[in-house]
Amino acid sequence: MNIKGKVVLSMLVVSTVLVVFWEYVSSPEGSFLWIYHTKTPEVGDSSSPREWWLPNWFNNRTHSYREEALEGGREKVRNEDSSEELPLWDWFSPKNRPEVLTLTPWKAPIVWEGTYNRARLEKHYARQKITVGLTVFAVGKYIEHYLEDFLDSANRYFMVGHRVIFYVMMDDASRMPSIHLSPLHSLQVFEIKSEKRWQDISMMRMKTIGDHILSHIQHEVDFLFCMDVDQVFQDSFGVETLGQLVAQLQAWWYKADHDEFTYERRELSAAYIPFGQGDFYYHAAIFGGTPIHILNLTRECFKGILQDKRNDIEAQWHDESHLNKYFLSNKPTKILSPEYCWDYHIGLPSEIKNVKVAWQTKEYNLVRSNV
Ligand code: UD2
Repeated sequence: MNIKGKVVLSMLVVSTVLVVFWEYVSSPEGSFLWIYHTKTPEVGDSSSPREWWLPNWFNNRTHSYREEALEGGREKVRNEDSSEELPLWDWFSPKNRPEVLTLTPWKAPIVWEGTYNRARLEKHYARQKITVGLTVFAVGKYIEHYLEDFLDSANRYFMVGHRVIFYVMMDDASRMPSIHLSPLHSLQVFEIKSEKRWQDISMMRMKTIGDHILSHIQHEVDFLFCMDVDQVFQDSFGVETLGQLVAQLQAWWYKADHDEFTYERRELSAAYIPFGQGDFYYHAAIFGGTPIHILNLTRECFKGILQDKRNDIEAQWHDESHLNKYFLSNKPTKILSPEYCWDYHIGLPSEIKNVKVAWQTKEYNLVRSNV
């Protein structure tokens, strides 16, 4: 090799070393970029409930999206910081609703009609170009009875003006009603196994939601809501509802005394809450947050459900009892007033100014296979 060749070769070697070194120091964990291109982790076999939870994923509560990206090799990292919240007092005016409770003891907002400045929030979230997911389950007769109304109304009122992905979980995808979606909305349908008892259908949602967050939802959305199908949207369910961990006040219990709440009171159950404890009675028909928070929530609730199965006990209100237990030690960062999930059978008290979602009439004898 002549002198010129040697010079070119050594320049190549030096520049390669420099590039590799730069990649190493500039990646947050000091890892090489190629790790991002490894295979996406697979979700565990869902056939055995006990083996489902992947211990490596769940042992560490602070498992970050960056770590997942390193393990999973994604190109786009949906970091918690990517969905930064506007400071509370920039959008929240509790003074407008002095007759109701608008702040929790841990200073989380309770969102009532009139307390939020939606225009400001819209501006904030439009800049972030957020995508919001919504999971809904329709198994057995719930498909024909409720799904079309739910999706049609969600298409009209849920996060209008933002990208939305509806995740529809059903036991028979061929019975999916035809829904006309707005341009920013899309829909993904997944077939799931039915369970013999409606109680198990309801509880297994925790496992299925966790599975789907891990395998794809975490890459697709900034926020995720999970809702019952037997309800309809009646007015805007907008960006004022977004937060890291969002809980819904149950319409029948928001004025009740703590000790009246229908928490699980048997010590043997993982959902047990003793008298004298608890903040609010939360409704399992609507909960939401960032994917990482919902992943943790579903994981913990399903762990409790499995523990109860092993101990041959079933919590009084099934997944809802476990959800209430979860929120006792993991305080919601935002709470939605009962206006966001109202039952007209209660009537319409003066503090319910604007119903966003209304319960459908419960027709258990028509829709449930076991009662
Ligand atoms: C309450 C809670 C619900 C859950 C349940 C557990 C309300 C409005 N909701 O609901 O969140 O905690 O209690 O006891 O109070 N599903 C099917 N097919 C079935 C059964 C259930 O698709 O055969 C799905 C469907 O999305 C339904 C959800 O599971 O909306 C909850 O079941 P439910 O609405 O029958 O239970 P419900 O009304 O007692």
